[in-house]
Amino acid sequence: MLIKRKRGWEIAENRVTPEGAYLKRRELVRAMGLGTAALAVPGIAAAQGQDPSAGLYPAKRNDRYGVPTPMTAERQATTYNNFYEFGTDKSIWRDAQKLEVRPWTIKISGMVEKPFEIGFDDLLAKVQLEERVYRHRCVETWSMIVPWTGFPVRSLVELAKPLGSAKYVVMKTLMKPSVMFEQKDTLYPWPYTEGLAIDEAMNDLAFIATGLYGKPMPKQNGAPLRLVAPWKYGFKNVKSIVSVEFTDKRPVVFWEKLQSSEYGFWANVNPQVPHPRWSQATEKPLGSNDRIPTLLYNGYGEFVAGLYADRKAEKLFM
Ligand SMILES: Nc1nc2c(c(=O)[nH]1)N[C@H]1C(S)=C(S)[C@@H](COP(=O)(O)O)O[C@H]1N2
Ligand SMILES: [Mo]
Repeated sequence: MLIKRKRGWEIAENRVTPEGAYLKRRELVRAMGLGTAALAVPGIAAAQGQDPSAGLYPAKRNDRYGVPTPMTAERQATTYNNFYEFGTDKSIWRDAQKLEVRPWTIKISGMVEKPFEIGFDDLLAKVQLEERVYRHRCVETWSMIVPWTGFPVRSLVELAKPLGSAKYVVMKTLMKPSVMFEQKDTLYPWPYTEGLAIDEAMNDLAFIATGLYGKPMPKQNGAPLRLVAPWKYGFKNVKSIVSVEFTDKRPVVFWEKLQSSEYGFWANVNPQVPHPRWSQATEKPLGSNDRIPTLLYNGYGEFVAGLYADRKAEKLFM
C-alpha cells in the first residue's frame, strides 16, 4: 500500500534507489532463484502437500449474506497480493511459500477469564467451517470477489471468554524476519497489528478465514488463518494470525501507526470519503479493465450500518 516516506535520513540506503530500478533488481533476483516452484499453480501448490486439514475442504456454502458475482479467477486472487512481510509489491506469492504453517499456535491473552494457547488444528476441531463469497475492497482501489472458508469471529470470541470490560480484540501476524524478510525493515511497525471493536467482532459478517476456493488457505493469502471483515478496507484483514488479545484500549493499528493522517482504526468502505491522495468512488476488479462504482460499507450496510449509529463523531471511513 502507498505511504509517504519518512525523513530521508531514516531511509536505509537500498530504499533510496528510484522505485523503477529497485523493482527491476527485485525481479532479477527473483528470476535467478526460479526453480520448479515457478511452474506450480500457486493456489494448488499452497493447498496440497501434507496439510492435515485438507479433508475439511470444501465446506458447505452459507449464502445468507449474498453471493456476489462475478467471482475473481483463483489465479488472480492468489498471485496479486498485499503481504508486506514478504515484500512491498504485489507479486510475493512465490516468496510466501517459505512460510511454515505447522505447527501453528495462537495465543489468547489480555482481558479474558484465563489466557491460553491453542494449536491451529485443535481450533479447527472446535468450530464449524462454512464457505462465504465476499466482496473485498482494498484501500488502493482494486477489488475482488472470492469464496473464503472459515468460521465467524464470534466463535473465536466465545472460545476466548473475554471479560465484560473488554472493548476491543487485537490480532497480530507472526513475527519471523528470517522468512518474512521485509520485517527486517524497521521503518515498519512490525508485527502487523489489526483489531475490531467487540461488537464488530460479534457481528455476523466478521469472519476468520482458513481456506480459499474450497482448499486450505494459500500462504500468500494469510495461511493458516486471517481475518475477513468485508465491509472494511482490505488492510483490516490481518493475515497469518498468532495472537488474539482482548483489551479496553483501542489499538493503534499497523497503517495508522505509519500514517495516521491517511489510515485509521475503523476503515469502513465509503465511496464518498476520498483518501487524502485519491478518490474512493470507484474500484477496479482484479482481472477486469473497467472500473465499477464502490458501495457504502462495500455493499454490506444492511448488516453493519447499525454498528456505527452511535459512533458518528468518529473517523469511520479512513
Ligand atoms: N500481515 C499482513 N496482513 C495483511 C496485509 C499485510 O501486508 N500483512 N495486507 C492487507 C491488505 S492492504 C490487503 S488488501 C489484504 C490483501 O489480501 P489478499 O492478498 O489475500 O488479497 O491483506 C491485508 N492483510
Ligand atoms: Mo489493501
